[in-house]
Amino acid sequence: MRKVIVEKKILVANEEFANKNREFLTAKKLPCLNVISSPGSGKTTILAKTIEALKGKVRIGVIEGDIQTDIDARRIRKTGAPACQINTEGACHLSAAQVSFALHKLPVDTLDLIFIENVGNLVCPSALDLGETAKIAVLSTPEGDDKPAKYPAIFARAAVVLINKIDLLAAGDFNIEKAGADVFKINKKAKIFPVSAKTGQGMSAWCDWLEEMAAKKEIPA
Ligand SMILES: Nc1nc2c(ncn2[C@@H]2O[C@H](COP(=O)(O)OP(=O)(O)OP(=O)(O)O)[C@@H](O)[C@H]2O)c(=O)[nH]1
Ligand SMILES: [Mg+2]
Repeated sequence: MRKVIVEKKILVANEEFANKNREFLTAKKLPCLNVISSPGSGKTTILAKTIEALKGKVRIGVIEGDIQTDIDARRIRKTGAPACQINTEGACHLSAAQVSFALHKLPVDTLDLIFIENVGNLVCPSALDLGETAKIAVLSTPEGDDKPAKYPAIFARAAVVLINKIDLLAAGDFNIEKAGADVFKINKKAKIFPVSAKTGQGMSAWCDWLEEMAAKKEIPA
């Protein structure tokens, strides 16, 4: 019983920060995309390649969430984009309060779009509102095409599903049609982009979608 009350208080406090983040982002007209996946699916690689591809068109800043280290923030800064690293020190997801802190560290007035790279985990980050504009799910082909069926929460909430590492399709048994059909069963509006951050295959369609969103400041239908 006590545990339930404490969890409720934590969620209420998170919601307050999430609402403040939403108000802040709306006032600044800044879209903010919360990227969620298993560890190692390719989130940081996708973000670094996306920043490079959109240079001169969309100014991107990144909030990097990890349990420990600033490895990912350093990878992002190498592209020239600003990045704020948040270490959750063991927690399996970012909180809205941590995102609020990072939003005030980033040079938001010089940006068109913010990415949040959440802690690698398909489950916990999907439940928490950070005040983001939309959630982006990344599923990499070595993880298996059954993940949308087995971990539906994030795929149900994502505006976009990136199926990454399609350069490895021939080495495994991942079926893109099956994974896509399972996503559509729980989320008819999801946009699915099969990509390889490594080879660049499929990345232009994803980047075009982002450019359109950053220009209109809303999620394209
Ligand atoms: N073959 C292949 N490898 C990739 C691709 N994208 C990323 N990788 C590799 O996958 C590994 C993990 O990539 P990251 O970008 O660090 O993944 P991440 O999701 O940010 O990892 P965490 O932040 O630790 O959860 C690295 O060795 C990347 O080089 C891809 O499209 N194809
Ligand atoms: Mg990463």
